[in-house]
Amino acid sequence: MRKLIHILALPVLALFTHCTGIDTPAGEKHYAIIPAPVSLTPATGEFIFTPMTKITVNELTDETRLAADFLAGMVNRVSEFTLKVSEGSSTAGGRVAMFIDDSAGTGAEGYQMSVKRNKIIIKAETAAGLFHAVQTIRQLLPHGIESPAPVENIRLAVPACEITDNPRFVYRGMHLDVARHMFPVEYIKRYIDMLALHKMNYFHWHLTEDQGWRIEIIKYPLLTEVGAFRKETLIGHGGRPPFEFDGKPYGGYYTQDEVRDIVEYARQRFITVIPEIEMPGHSVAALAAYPDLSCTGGPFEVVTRWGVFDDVFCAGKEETFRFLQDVLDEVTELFPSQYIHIGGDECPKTRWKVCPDCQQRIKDEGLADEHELQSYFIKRMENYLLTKNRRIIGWDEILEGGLAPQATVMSWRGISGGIAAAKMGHDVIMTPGSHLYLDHYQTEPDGEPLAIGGYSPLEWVYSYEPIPQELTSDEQKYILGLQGNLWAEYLKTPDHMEYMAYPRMFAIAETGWTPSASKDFEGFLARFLYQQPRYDLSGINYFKGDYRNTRGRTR
Ligand code: TNX
Repeated sequence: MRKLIHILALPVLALFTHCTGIDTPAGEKHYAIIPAPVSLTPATGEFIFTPMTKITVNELTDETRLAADFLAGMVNRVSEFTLKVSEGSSTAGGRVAMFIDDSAGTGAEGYQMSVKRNKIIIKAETAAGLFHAVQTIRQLLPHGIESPAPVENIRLAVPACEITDNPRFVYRGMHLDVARHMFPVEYIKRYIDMLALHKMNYFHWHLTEDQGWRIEIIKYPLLTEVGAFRKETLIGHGGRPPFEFDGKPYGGYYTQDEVRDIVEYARQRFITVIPEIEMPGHSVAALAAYPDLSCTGGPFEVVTRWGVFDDVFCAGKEETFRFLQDVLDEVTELFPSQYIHIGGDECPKTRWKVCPDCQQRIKDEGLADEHELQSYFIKRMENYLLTKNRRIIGWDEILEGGLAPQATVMSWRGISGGIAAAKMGHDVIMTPGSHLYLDHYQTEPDGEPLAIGGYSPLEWVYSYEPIPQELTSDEQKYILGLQGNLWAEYLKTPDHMEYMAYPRMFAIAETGWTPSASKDFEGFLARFLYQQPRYDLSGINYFKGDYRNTRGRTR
């Protein structure tokens, strides 16, 4: 027996949003869509799903079916209807009619939607566009649509309107570090579902670190047997000694079956999962398993505190490259993503400076110094991945010593790396620590669980503008978009991870999608507050405090 959940009538909310229309008293219309659509014109009446509603697509393919099935699935789940998807081009009443239309003018991910009393018509050039339209319908339906089980007497009404919508940026991403602390598959899927609900399209999965290697690699079993476990973890903030540890072993990893499951879950939501395998730095967990890949030969232990560590992959030994290529062979089998992230950040040159193999390599390759050696390392890995038709992303340190020819740069140490890369004609994803690091506090620290530091309230995150003024209009086109990063040194539980992620993730989603001229924090906040019962029903934990920049942060 499936359990019936009763949703209490919501208190009347009379909020007025600035950019997407209006929230009038409950029971009437609301258009609290995040991210705000490019254009929305309210109309009178509403479309109501019934057991007779048809859901059709003019071209039913594996991809368009994903969009249509998502709609049928969520309606059926809460209503106990049994709506089915079929192929068809009729625009008669009583249906949600979806059309793939090459001339819709909606772009690669946009859609047009007309909601009338008797039908909903959606047009898009791609299945992704149809899927985004379905997410809009989801947000226009009552909050109860998020319920995991049938809701008694749910009235599945969509307020009438005309929408034209498409994203500002092609890259709208969120990162998650599962290496410092890891989170169960169920939570990763919920994270992906929150990305989908807010029309984001990339999930950057940070899988390897000094403190843990979290992805099963069949050829090198010690990576997970040894590298996935540390003997204990630092207590408190890891600024400087003396360090105190909890004495409790910690670890785990995602099996290749779990990875495939997550990649498929994301694919069904039009989200690409980009794996990150860190090199040459942040690699002590791998070196603990295979110490021969280091400069000194070890031995090493998986690291138990936070920071940047001197032991890194040896850039002199051929063995290192063979190993990393083998790892990437398995990684590229698991992840169809065009982009593979190979890290490249925070790699101290201490060991390389005194390592005979590294010094020999510098001589043989005619390199000027250890920075050029790092560049050699990254370029060599780029070349390998290019033979597999994949492209690399690296953190902005990959600019040092010469940028790999086709690399995309993630600008995290502010925006200067992004500016430099764009000026060199390289694609850039903006992820500046100043605004988009969600491991920072979101209100006054005394009221919050321990975090790394900083102060990035929702209003501040929302205020971020990804296009630097320093770029000419030609150079601006290299800014592919933006990404929020969620580092997990201090995120010991899934609950805390979600508390840091939401609702700041939603602000980043809006910056990535909505035209900057339509952005407005008060409107966004009103829409978020209206939608809170939806988030409550979806089961996520999220920050519920002061969302404003009360400290008046300006830079
Ligand atoms: C810097 S951002 C790092 C991470 C840390 C993070 C903490 C980047 C490329 N490296 O290793 O977790 O700061 O905010």
